[in-house]
Amino acid sequence: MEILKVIREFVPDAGICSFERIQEHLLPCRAKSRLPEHPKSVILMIFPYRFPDSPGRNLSRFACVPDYHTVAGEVLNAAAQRCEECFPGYQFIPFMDNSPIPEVKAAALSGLGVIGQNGLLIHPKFGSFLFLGELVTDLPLTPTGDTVRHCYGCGNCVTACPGNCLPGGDRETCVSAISQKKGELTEMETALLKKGGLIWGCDRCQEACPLNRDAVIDPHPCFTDYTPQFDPDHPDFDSRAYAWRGKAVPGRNAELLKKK
Ligand code: B12
Ligand code: SF4
Ligand code: SF4
Repeated sequence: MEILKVIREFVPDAGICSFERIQEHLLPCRAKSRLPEHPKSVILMIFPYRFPDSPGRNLSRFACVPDYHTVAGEVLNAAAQRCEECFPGYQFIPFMDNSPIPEVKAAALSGLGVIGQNGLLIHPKFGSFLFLGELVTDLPLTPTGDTVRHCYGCGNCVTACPGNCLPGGDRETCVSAISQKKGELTEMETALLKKGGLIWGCDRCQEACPLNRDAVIDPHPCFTDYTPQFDPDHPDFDSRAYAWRGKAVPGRNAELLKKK
């Protein structure tokens, strides 16, 4: 049975890279202990989340949709279970974001798209507004790509970046990182948050990208519901990607953005 056929029952596109290719680039995190004892392959899966824009949106797109760790996590678990049924005797361990796998690099290696100057994976059909998740398995599989390819480097994302941190520059000034920081922000951080203009996350380097202009709007079924504005009293508060920081951090950002 072709494994990608099984995987495509769960996501619109997927690719495979060998574990060996990313072994030296594993990210230090607690989830590393969940890796199979003899990992051989990584099956990368994409979860597009782009939706039609709405006026008054004050969150980056990824924060408008249900928390991907939860909803896409369930899809990954179901896919892992299905693979274990189809390929008995092998392990399929799901990971997403909080993962030892450098996901953008692995996805590019698997041929799923190019890496932009904004550091993100850009898929030829869905663009970059997608989440990445993966199954790490001890089943040896043929990789679907061989080298990392890059975007054509128009530089639009570099110019649009409010944190002046592209390409590959100072991540401390990335507005997405600043918006998620606990405690009191410095004067410079506050100025950058205001420049970004959003309560959570930042999408400027993606909105500016020509490769997103013609990308299709066809979100994965777990991302068809979205709430474009931050509301701490919303009944769905706990199901959003910004809830992990509690109400204080996005609440602080909302207050800072109100001030002149
Ligand atoms: C930590 C992290 C962040 C941190 C810091 C990023 C960093 N360390 O560089 C912060 C909070 C800033 C962040 C922001 C965002 N992230 Co993030 N992040 C991650 C995470 C968990 C690890 C990345 C990492 O540390 N790689 C290790 C380093 C050593 O790898 P690297 O090869 O040097 O470079 C990587 C990044 O650093 C990035 N990069 C390269 N140059 C620069 C420059 C700057 C300024 C930034 C911020 C990033 C960046 O490109 C590579 C991709 O991983 C990954 C999930 C994963 N497990 O891979 C998600 C991940 C890369 N993030 C994701 C997303 C969606 C975002 C945001 C778009 C969210 C938002 N709207 O605000 C922004 C985009 C910022 C950007 N331009 O990259 C997605 C990307 C999907 C895609 N299409 O590629 C991932 C894959 C999560 C997922 N499972 O879907 N992220
Ligand atoms: S805006 Fe241009 S340089 Fe930046 S990721 Fe897109 S194509 Fe690459
Ligand atoms: S998320 Fe915003 S601040 Fe961070 S690299 Fe992209 S445009 Fe720059």
